[in-house]
Amino acid sequence: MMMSVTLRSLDVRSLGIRLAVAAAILLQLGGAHAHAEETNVMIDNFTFEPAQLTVKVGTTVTWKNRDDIPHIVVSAGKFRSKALDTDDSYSFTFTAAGDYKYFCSLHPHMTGMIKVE
Ligand SMILES: [Cu+2]
Repeated sequence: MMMSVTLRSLDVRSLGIRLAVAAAILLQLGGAHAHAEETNVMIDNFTFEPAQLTVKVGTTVTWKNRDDIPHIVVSAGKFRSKALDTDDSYSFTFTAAGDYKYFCSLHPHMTGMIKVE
């Protein structure tokens, strides 16, 4: 009697472990599938590099300021960084397709575009 109870509780525990392993594998697969892409735009010598970039929906773009003076990355109605000092960065995740033109609000001749498809 005691033996059969013990065996049954072992079975339950082993099933629980198997379910946990299966769930972990599913989570990993899901995570890999949904793995977000990331890419950088350098700000150097008053220029966005690359000035034009094509990314997939869901991509996070990070702007990094390599200049000795501040820049502010702005896409009207879409996103706006704080003033980026030297080596500061700003990230934005694009969740919808479209052409996102942007510029530096401190130096409006600095322009760029992220094409999201
Ligand atoms: Cu600027």
